[in-house]
Amino acid sequence: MLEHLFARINLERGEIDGAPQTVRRLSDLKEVFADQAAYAEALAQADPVLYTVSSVEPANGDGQMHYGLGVLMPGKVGDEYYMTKGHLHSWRPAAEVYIGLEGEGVMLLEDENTGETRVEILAKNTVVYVPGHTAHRTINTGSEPLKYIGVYPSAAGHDYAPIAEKNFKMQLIDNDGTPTLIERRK
Ligand code: S6P
Ligand code: ZN
Repeated sequence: MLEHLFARINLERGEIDGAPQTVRRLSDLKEVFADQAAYAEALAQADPVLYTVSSVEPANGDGQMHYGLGVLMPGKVGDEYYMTKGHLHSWRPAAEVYIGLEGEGVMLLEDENTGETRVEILAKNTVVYVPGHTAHRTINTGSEPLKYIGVYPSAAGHDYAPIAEKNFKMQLIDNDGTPTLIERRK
């Protein structure tokens, strides 16, 4: 059955009217940040919301699509920018299209077969295509919330296990104000 053929984005609030929202706090991102001492220290101070995702699932089945509005806050743990957990799609061939709406950031992409890493700009008026079989993570390198839409096959699903197990090979750090890609320190 088809529902929600139309949706209204409230960009300022970072919500899609009527859509359920997933909220991820700092405490939900255990093992995500390389600097575990900085992570523990930050968590001892506060447990802020790092990002929200408002999801719309109009239909399921062959050929159908889902989409979500993500809002990722600016900030850092140590010198590493705030980022999403990152995942592969459970249905590995499923690709995804990200559309930047506001803010400044990048997507970290890692091909699960070749291990190749790519970093693509995600900001207002940019589109990033995430191929299948590619782990993807959103990173806010700016000083404002990063807002984007991700559109994906309804059957994609989220597989967080490979990232929870070995994380991404590379990480993006603030090197005196310049976002810099380095090999993960651990
Ligand atoms: C879903 C899509 C996004 C992410 C969102 C949060 O396929 O890629 O909506 O769910 O960016 O990231 P994560 O890794 O916590 O699901
Ligand atoms: Zn995805």
